[in-house]
Amino acid sequence: MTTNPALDDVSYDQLRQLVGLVDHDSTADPFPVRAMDAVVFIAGNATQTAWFYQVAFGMRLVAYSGPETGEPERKSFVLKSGSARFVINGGVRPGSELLDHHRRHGDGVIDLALEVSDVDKCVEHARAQGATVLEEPHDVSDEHGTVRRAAIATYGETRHSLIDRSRYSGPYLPGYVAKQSTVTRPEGAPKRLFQAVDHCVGNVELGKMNYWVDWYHRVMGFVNMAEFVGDDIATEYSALMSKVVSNGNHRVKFPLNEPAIAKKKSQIDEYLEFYEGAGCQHIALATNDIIATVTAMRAAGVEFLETPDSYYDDPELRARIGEVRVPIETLKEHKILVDRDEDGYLLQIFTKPIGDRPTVFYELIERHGSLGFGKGNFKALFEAIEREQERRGNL
Ligand code: TYF
Ligand code: FE
Repeated sequence: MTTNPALDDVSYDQLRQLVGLVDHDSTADPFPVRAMDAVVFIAGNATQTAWFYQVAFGMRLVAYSGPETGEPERKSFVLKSGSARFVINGGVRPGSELLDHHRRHGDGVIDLALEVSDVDKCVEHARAQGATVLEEPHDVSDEHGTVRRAAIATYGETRHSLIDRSRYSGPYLPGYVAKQSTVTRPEGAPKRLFQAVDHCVGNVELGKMNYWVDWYHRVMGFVNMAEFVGDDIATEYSALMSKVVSNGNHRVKFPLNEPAIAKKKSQIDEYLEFYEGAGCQHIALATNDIIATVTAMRAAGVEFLETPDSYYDDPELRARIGEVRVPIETLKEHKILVDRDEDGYLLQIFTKPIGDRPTVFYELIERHGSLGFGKGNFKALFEAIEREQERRGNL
């Protein structure tokens, strides 16, 4: 049994619009990154978490590895939505090493796996730049072919696996078997609720943001994107500082946040306390119909941050935004945020934290030319996050 590639097809032109690609010649890149290969999670109960992503995020189960397939330590479920791939791991044996990570950090991202064309070249460059190599380049094979892989350490206990799957045709990696969802899609539901991973955000300790920005420059040859939250905004209302790094064509974008010393306890401090250190804070999912996506996710029980009506009634916002593809009233009804910059506009909305700890959450983003991250929404967004922080007793 093979997976259905047609359902995963997202053309380059679609991706250009969805995640805001720019032209870039990668031949001179010291560490050429093609795309996110997978966002890899640990969950306290992978069996049920995989079910959540199918029911609430409309993802398709495509592959599985676990005791039934000769892997006694862990269960791993592979889910897809367009070009986005999530892998949900859970520990089966009480002594499983994965559970140490879970004991400290709770449910979260253990690996932001990257698809690269030359694993050895990337590792050689990373090592020369002082990166910690967690897994040396090696081949793994089965009847579907060979994958070359390695892994390097990034912030906290997060890693970047480096995956070359150009000689592999199986459903995920050697050791995994194809497996299909038993969940039935609701009648009339969109084919999928999102098509790509837009960006993955890291929260790092106070004073470490510039270290990690520099690390991505040196180790991966990533470049700075224009959007950032500096000192001025930080103390005013955001309580965080943020810079964005990306690979050359912007396919892979990693904003990095650190807490700022502001009037209130930073949302980043709350994360660092409950995650027990640096880690992945949010994953932004690109959709071409955020209204349909939010409607379907809400119907499945996903909770989003509230946006006050005053946000939409502000004449300054209306003047700045101008015409977008739906009336502002529709955005107001769904609590979707909107921002415009010199390149175009974007629509975005944020979930509440999806697990027990106030750590990982999701963003949905629909881009129309804008290559930004919703800078114009930072104030409204951070106020909404702080209202939740206060309800949790952590402000
Ligand atoms: O990724 C971004 O930059 C936006 C805004 O704690 C943002 O989604 C930044 C920091 C944060 C929450 C959202
Ligand atoms: Fe974001």
